[in-house]
Amino acid sequence: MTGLSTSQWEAFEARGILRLGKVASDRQMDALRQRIDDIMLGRAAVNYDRMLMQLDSDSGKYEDAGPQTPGHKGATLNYRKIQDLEFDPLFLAYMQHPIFEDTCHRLYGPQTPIACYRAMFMNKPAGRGTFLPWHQDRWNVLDRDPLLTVYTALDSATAENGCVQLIPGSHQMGLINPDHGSGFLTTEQASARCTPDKVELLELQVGEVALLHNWVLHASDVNRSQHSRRAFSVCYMDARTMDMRAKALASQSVIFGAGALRPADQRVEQA
Ligand SMILES: O=C(O)CCC(=O)C(=O)O
Repeated sequence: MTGLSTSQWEAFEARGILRLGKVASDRQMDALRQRIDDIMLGRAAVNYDRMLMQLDSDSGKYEDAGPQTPGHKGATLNYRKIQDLEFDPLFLAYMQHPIFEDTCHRLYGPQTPIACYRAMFMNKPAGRGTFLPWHQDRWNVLDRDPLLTVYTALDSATAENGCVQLIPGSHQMGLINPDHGSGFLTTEQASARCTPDKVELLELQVGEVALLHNWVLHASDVNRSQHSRRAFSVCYMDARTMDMRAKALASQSVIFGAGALRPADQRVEQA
């Protein structure tokens, strides 16, 4: 699979969500799963000081999740989020799959250099997890909005284990809170807009990929099963995007185009 068909593209534009099916081999998926567990357990040859790592909450409440700061926070599988995975050779190689390159160039323009705003592991550990409130993926410090997230199920995602829920087509409403720093909805906005009749469950099998428009309203619940629900979520953007607060490029992590990161350069010698 190297490019989307016209009908796939039209469906993505209309619904803001497209199920792509499996992109990587089962072997590659097994390696990514093993790798993320090794990272959590502190036994991977990666630069932990460069990775943002957040522990899961004990209460299931979003506001109780641990601080999102660089560095390892203990050998446990109870991490909620791990970011900066473009600096891991296995995750980077996956992110550079031709189908993702084709999709980025279709969305942002054929010559546009592409960076990742974030390459993150999102986890709902077995029997726990943290509720993620309804939101759009946006950050008002950026001078232009990233528009594409590629979401890959590392484990099968179901209603029981806290799969993503979304409102198809909701990206067409534009930004709901354009002046807010992030895209989270107020409780009132969520009750008015995210009614059960509009919600679609993004249930996925292991290895399945979904393309998500960043403005599609989405949320996810806690994990009520005895198995983890691991996922890999990459937000791709125009590499020229500026962080207006820092007055600097929003990301140095070019994925497609001149100066793109190379998996071989990300290898770290085991200590
Ligand atoms: O995996 C989840 O539960 C949420 C993921 C999400 O919000 C995202 O990828 O933007």
